[in-house]
Amino acid sequence: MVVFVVGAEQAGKTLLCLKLSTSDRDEYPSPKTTKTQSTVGVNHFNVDFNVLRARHQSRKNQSQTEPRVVVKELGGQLCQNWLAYFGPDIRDLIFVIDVSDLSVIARIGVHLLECLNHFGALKESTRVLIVYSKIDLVTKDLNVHLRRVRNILRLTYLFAWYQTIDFQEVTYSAYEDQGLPYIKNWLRLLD
Ligand SMILES: Nc1nc2c(ncn2[C@@H]2O[C@H](COP(=O)(O)OP(=O)(O)O)[C@@H](O)[C@H]2O)c(=O)[nH]1
Ligand SMILES: [Mg+2]
Repeated sequence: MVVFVVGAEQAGKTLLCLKLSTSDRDEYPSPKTTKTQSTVGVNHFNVDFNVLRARHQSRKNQSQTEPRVVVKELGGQLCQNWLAYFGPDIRDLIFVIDVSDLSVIARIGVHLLECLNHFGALKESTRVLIVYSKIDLVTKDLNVHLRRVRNILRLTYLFAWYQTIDFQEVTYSAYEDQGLPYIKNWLRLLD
């Protein structure tokens, strides 16, 4: 199974993907310890939920297999071309938005719309997870700030318009790994 991760440059995609593909919580990369390189082209990450499960469950239960997921990060520089990378079987998308930078949000909105048009036009139902990243950098009231972000992107309207898309939203910070369990769980539910 393949899921794409897109978003503007510097939104936090690579670090998130590194966390998703690391099975041991103690080894999760952090902005303090891991220096990411700007992604040129496409990055591939393997997420194997069996490894994690094997650590925590008895042998008896290990026969149950969990999905292996390939997460593909499309570099922000490719945003004009993201749609060309989504194959006909792609049904799931993670869209990462750095909510600490409102100037970028307005620009990335156009590309979000392109992605939603693509997924919304598919016959089967699709899933889009909006990740509001870098919430640790938001100094104002987070709820008020997120309302502003959602307004800029017209998300309430878009969620209602694209009825075949199952939208989920999560706030995330690479510090403290807030939101990470939710994102992992969302990935697990790929079919
Ligand atoms: N404060 C903060 N910085 C982050 C967070 N996630 C990533 N970063 C930093 O943002 C920069 C860009 O991250 P990266 O994952 O390479 O973004 P990408 O270009 O979208 O792949 C790096 O310096 C990261 O350490 C976060 O949640 N909070
Ligand atoms: Mg990157």
